[in-house]
Amino acid sequence: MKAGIGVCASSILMLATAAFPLLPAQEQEPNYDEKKVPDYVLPDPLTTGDGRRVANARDWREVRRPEILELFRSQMYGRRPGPPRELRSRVTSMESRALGGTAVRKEVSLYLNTDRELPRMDLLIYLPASRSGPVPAFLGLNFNGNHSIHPDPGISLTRTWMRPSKVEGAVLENRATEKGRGTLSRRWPVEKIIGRGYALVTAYYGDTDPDDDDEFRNGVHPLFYRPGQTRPDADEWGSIAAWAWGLSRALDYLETDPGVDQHKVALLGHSRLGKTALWAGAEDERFALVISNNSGCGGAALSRRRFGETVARINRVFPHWFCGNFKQYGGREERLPMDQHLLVALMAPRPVYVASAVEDRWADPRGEYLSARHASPVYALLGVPGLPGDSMPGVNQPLMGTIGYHIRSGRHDVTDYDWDRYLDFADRHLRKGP
Ligand code: GTR
Repeated sequence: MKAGIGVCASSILMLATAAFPLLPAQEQEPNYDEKKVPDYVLPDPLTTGDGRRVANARDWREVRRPEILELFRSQMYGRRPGPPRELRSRVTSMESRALGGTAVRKEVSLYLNTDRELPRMDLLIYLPASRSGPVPAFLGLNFNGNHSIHPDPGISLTRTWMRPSKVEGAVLENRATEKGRGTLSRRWPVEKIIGRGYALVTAYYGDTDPDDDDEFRNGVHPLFYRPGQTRPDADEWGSIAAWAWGLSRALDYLETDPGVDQHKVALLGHSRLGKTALWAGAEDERFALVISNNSGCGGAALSRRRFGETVARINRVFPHWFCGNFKQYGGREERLPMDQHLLVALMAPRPVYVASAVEDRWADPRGEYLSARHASPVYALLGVPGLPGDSMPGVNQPLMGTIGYHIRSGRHDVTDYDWDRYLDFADRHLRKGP
């Protein structure tokens, strides 16, 4: 396998495919063999679509960044609408002596449809009880409802429709029940987070759009249809973009919450929600720091490597995640006018952390690392160090510049090891003063 960065030879490819049409997009057996990764050329972050050199921070900000953002919007995640006309919020519960007196627990409903009850995003917020002013926060969507992130009996059961799922042997129904309480708490070390002086803010991802292919009838999409429109256009938002939009609405609310420092909100997401965190951070530069945990295909992993999960497979199994235009790239990754290193680069100069796990080959750890590395030239152009070093680090040997990366031992998950790194990374970047 040979890889390179260069001006994407899309015009040459177009000529070649006109003469020899490509086979229809096919899904092949997943490849886990590094030797079978095809040769590829990545689009250069610092060359514009029409071949001009991006020479300084101004070129990046005014020309190249908007151009890349537009490619991801129109070709992959889809365009999203602005905020609702008015975002109503209501504090639904407050406990100032939660978790044995160490935390304040607060629940806040955000009404996404101006004058209706639903759809609604229910935020769960823990603040350190010992704080003396607004604190930095981690904000992340959860997979199984707010009540799944901690056994705390004071957390309201999630009221929206739930994805039927099996968590650690317990089958959860479409409605949240007591059985689900605390079932994913190992991914959310609340005591550790507040012990380090951070707030934790989370919401169930299905609040904004239930994760099934229902042709965008439920969730937030229909709120924004034009008269007569019944599904998003080919360049309009899929579910990942809807979840990311929800994160921006959570931040709209946090800007009004005196407990949280709105300028120090770190986004964190795992797996499909890691893809979501990256896209949310790209779309909304108010987020101060972004963490993508095991995000894989459609997240941090380079699509052109076709290692593990591929564009064809993800579009078939999750047709609602991306916009309609993304379907054309299944089996034709070399035609993508961007790749995922450019998504990481859209965070610049803000800190971003990409994390992999050794056994999570489906997510292509090396492809995740390479995205972080190939985003680095943009950070250098903007005058901050990107990812240190020029080779993939060993297992459990984190790299931390303004871009962070680690590959830890173990499987696809969020572990204490991951959180310890994220807290160190956040300390380094969010605690260094004004
Ligand atoms: C897998 C999917 C991945 C990843 C994961 C998850 O089935 O293929 O892209 O997102 O789900 O979100 O748990």
